[in-house]
Amino acid sequence: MEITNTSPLKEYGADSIKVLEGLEAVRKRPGMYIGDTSTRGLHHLVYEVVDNAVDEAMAGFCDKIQVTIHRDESITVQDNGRGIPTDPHPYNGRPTSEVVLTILHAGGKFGEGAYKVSGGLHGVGVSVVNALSEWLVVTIARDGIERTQRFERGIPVTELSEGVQADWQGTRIDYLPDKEIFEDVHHSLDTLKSRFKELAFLNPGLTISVNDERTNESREYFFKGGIGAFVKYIDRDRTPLFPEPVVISGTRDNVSVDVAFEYNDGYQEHVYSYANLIHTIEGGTHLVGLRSALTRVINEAARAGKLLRDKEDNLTGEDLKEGLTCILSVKLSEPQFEGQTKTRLGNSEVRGIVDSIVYEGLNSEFELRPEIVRPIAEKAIRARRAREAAKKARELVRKGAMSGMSLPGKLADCSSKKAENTELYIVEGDSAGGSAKQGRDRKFQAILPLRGKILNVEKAHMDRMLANREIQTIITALGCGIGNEFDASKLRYHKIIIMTDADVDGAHISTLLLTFFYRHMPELLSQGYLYLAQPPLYRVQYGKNINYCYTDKELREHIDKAPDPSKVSVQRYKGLGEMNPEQLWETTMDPANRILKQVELDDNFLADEYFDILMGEKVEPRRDFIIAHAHEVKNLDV
Ligand code: 28F
Repeated sequence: MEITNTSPLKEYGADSIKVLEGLEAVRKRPGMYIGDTSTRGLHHLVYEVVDNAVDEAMAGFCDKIQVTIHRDESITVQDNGRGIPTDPHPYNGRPTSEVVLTILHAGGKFGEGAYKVSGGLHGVGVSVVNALSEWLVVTIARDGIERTQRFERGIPVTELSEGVQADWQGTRIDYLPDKEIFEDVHHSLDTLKSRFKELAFLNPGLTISVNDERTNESREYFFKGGIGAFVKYIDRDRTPLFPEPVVISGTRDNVSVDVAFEYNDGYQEHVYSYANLIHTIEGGTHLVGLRSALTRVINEAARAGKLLRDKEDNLTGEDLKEGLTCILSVKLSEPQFEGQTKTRLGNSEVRGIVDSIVYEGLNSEFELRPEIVRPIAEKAIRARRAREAAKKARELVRKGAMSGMSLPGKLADCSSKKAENTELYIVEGDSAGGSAKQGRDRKFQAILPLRGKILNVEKAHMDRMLANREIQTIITALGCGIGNEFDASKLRYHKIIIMTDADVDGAHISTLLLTFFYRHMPELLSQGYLYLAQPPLYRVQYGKNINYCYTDKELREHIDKAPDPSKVSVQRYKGLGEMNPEQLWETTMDPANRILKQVELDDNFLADEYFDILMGEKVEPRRDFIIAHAHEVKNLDV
């Protein structure tokens, strides 16, 4: 078939004006389409392109996706699918591939019956990537013929080429993110790797490889075992209570449900839910359905097996959380995403569907493997006891907080009572605490010195944790309660600043504190109340000129700048205690000079990776990580 192309963007017909208007809208308000123009938005472009290839894989036509990061930060994504169709599109008679790449939301439906499943968080389509790229080249190999077209800032600058013979099949997209749009075009391999790994787990049989030409590092992700393997991976450093995860799959009313879970001997819950491959951090109806089925089946089985006596209450969803590692993935044609970050699934019909599929699937699993009922039930019964003990401990803490002598003696409080303006420095050790007390501005800065190490909350039951003195002190000083009783409006300070030595021990203490806040007061992180202080590493003096350096690089620059480098005297701070109160104020506490790192809560999955390595049961990977990343832990993007 011969395709006769007109050149719409030279002739400015009605359709092409629409195209230009669409592109203009995207470039004017990129945030509306990709969230923001920070690194997050930059990676969103990659996900958008990869998601289209994943859709092709889920439709059953592709099993390989290759991503390349080039030295100039341009990106190549290539799949071995059918190739985007190139025949004239009914919309305007232009090649379908051009329509997909220039019209907003054109990539939507994948034909009758099938549905576009992944589609990225905003489901915006690849035309948005095109609009936000300095250039983009699409190459399509279909039916043995390869054709290509180039775009600049979304506008076609060539026609779709005449075909040449192809020895491959699929779609390839090359693009360079536009520096006029993005603050920083540096791609993070780690961020991309973690998403690709996730996608590979969620799509068993699909290979996703990534090659970073900037460093020559490459990775390949392929998991035959799907989400069962995902669960094992998450628990790789923990001990499961039974050998193989429970895996349940089913489809009802065009909603497909896949669940894999196991229990381990730890105390934390690791549940990750997905809707159309999007991580639903805020949960939703699918998760509610899962928990309700899980609770019902386990109670029934526990009673049938006389593990739970008649007069005992049913186990609750809360009791069943301890040591649970679970992946839930649902796919449906019209997902509704709700919540603050649009990561909560809202479709009400999904609740009952997941409930019934899991109820039936788990019942038959328990028939096949009756031996796994006992460890699960016993674990939950123990969890219930610990929870009851924790409740008592919490009440004690709360009573303490309400009685006259409420604030801990070690706390040097500030005089202002306006939480919006006040800061709490949590300081490692009494001597640094002393300097901080003397150096601070007592109007708005409170100091809480901690002695020794706080308990590793990853390894302790809630009740033991609440019995820990240092933890009690922190809870009382903050005034906001903990867990279900957490109340941000009672928080006594809106900046909580962790200040530790810039060494491995300091990194460990700040990680323990971060873990505690992340697990038990996650709102502190999501609302941006938590910070890490950045004490300087060096004091550099040349004559009367004194400078503080926060990195080795800065130090070198300062020494090189001095007219006579041999006359520069350098003091290396080994700990906060070595600074006198004035120095501590000047370098680390004075809002005019200090550097604070805000701790962000980005993605639970990534965060868990950090915490698991740092806090998990196995010592070796943790030690290696802390030493290798000691300088980075301060900048930990949790
Ligand atoms: C490098 C990123 O984007 N791969 C894609 C396909 C395959 C089809 C398709 C894509 C048709 C009507 C839009 C092929 N044959 N990789 C990719 N592979 N898009 S994107 O169709 C697009 C839709 O409107 C495809 C038959 N049906 C679909």
